[in-house]
Amino acid sequence: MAGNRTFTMIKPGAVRKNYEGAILKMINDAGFKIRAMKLTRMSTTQAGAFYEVHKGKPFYDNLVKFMSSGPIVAAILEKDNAIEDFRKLIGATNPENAAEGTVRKLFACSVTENAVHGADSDENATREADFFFSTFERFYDYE
Ligand code: YYY
Ligand code: MG
Repeated sequence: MAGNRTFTMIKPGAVRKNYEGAILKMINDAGFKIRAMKLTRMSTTQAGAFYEVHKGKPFYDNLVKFMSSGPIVAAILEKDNAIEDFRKLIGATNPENAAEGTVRKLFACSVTENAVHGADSDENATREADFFFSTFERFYDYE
């Protein structure tokens, strides 16, 4: 994603609780531009493929079940240093370890139901964005 874009999902638990507006506000307020966005739902097969790197780990089955349990908001975000800055904004994977004021501290209920996903590398951001968005659904060249 050329270093200045990342991929995110607002997870089913957070959408179920109507937190997506508050989370998107935090994302905008932190200086990210939304370059693609949709409300969609993954099948268990799709969620399994999305989280393929975690296959075999003890939390994998639960994670796949949770991530396919309802609609998510998927988005491509743009900002300088997007991947690192977004990981900072969302906080640690386990909300118990997440810093005050982070998205996960504010909106997560457990390590699995942790409100948001953020890509962890350029390569993964590209893979994850390609998983959800065609080129026609991306708006990269607007002010
Ligand atoms: O990148 P991040 O989402 O912060 O954590 P990962 O280590 O990539 O794990 C992906 C996803 O798996 C995490 O957001 C919740 C879930 N998970 C879990 O349910 N239990 C764990 N012990 C670790 C991760
Ligand atoms: Mg990860």
